[in-house]
Amino acid sequence: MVDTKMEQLAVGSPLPNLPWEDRPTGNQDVVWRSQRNPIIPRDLLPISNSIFNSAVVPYEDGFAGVFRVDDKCRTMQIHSGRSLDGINWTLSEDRIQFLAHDDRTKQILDFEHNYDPRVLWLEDRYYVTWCNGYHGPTIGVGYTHDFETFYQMENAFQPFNRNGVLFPRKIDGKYAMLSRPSDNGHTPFGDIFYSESPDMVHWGVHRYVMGASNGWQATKIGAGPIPIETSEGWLLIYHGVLTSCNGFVYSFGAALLDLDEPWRVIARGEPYLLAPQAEYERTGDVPNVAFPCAALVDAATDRIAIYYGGADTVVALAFAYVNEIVDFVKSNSAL
Ligand code: BMA
Repeated sequence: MVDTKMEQLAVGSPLPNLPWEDRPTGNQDVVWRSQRNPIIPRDLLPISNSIFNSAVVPYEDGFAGVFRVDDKCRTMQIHSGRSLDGINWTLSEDRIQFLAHDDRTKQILDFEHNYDPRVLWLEDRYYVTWCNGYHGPTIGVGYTHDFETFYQMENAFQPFNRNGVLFPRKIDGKYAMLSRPSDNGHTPFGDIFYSESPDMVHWGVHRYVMGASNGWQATKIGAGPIPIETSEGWLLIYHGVLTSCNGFVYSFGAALLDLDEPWRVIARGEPYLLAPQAEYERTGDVPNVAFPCAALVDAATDRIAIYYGGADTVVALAFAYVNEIVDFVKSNSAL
């Protein structure tokens, strides 16, 4: 996999300053790890036990993001952060304290826990979705204009649900979201569904997208970064879980979804793209976890930088070309 001269497929804006490292000589992988991993250590903040499954976007002359920080009471919370280069991050010492988007939303603002955020620019603001504790985990929805003041809207669904991931534009005139209905614990099942909304508050028209299958994704799956628009379909990078005799193993792979009807799967890669094999993915608070929550895309060159959590402890970075992942998914699809 060294042919980077393939047709460029990503649709979107150039991002020449995304963090990047060329594929190391001799490396044959579609996705390769940063030599600087882990880019965010567990103790970046005095209060942090661990900083992992986190999301970033281009912002002003650099980058901004929302980070999962489990503190030393082991409370799961999300913090905002800023960076000039996407590698060296400054995180707020305080968790995000959402303001109510409107009067009714005040009724649901009590903090239980927040984790596994996703972030995207959509129309006129940066939307954030996260796993929000509201009598059980569900999908929180909020937004910010400046990564300082954040507003919370209604939860997208009732409990139990996780891995709520918005599409970066409306589809057929509606906001669109992937999610993964689940249960209250360490869910032993899980398939990806599609839902739409006219207003980002009321969600319905639910459609099954795809489910757990076998091997690295035999137990459950969940959407990862915001889907990447390509001329061949939505490129969805997602995590999959295998149940080993030593517990869950979280890897990630990819699928291509139809642009107009994203619940239709065009192709789905059978092998994983990245499995927990590096030290910082194998060893930590939860061993054997590679959990992607964001990807920066330079549509001018098809380069992407994938941010993922390592072993529920640190943030790591990996690189790839969109066209190479699409090619990999199509040529390794069982569909
Ligand atoms: C999932 C989520 C993730 C976590 C993973 C592995 O259920 O809680 O935040 O990375 O388990 O512990």
